[in-house]
Amino acid sequence: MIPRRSGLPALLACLCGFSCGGSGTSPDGVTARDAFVLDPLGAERAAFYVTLENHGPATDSLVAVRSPSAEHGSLHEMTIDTGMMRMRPVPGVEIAPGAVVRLEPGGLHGMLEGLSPTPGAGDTVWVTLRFARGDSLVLRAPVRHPADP
Ligand SMILES: [Cu+2]
Repeated sequence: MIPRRSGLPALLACLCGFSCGGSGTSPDGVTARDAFVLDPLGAERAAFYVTLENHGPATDSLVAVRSPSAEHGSLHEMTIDTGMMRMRPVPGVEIAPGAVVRLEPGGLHGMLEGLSPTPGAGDTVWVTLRFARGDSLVLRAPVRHPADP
């Protein structure tokens, strides 16, 4: 059963067609799969991960991550700076034709901030990916506990 946060998921379900679920393909040929949100464990921000593959003929870039559950979304990269793990914003994630780019723990990720209500493991978060070539992809990302990735 899919937990309902509001009327919005039902509305989006009518609009997103084939891109429902944790996967989908943009009109320009970028496939997104294995989308998930890491359980924020009560915090108001959570990381979002997805695997992107470009089946189209042109390079595209993921330039924004948004969610109706979050006030703000951005793209981040984990870096190690003098032994400390840090996150820094990145303007976009380029996906060359034929390339597979993974947003995964310890690397690139989407950052959802201002989550309300805070989702927990077993919930579903709607996430919209925006691409430089103009496409958007709506995904239904399951929330996973960090110990159960
Ligand atoms: Cu981050």
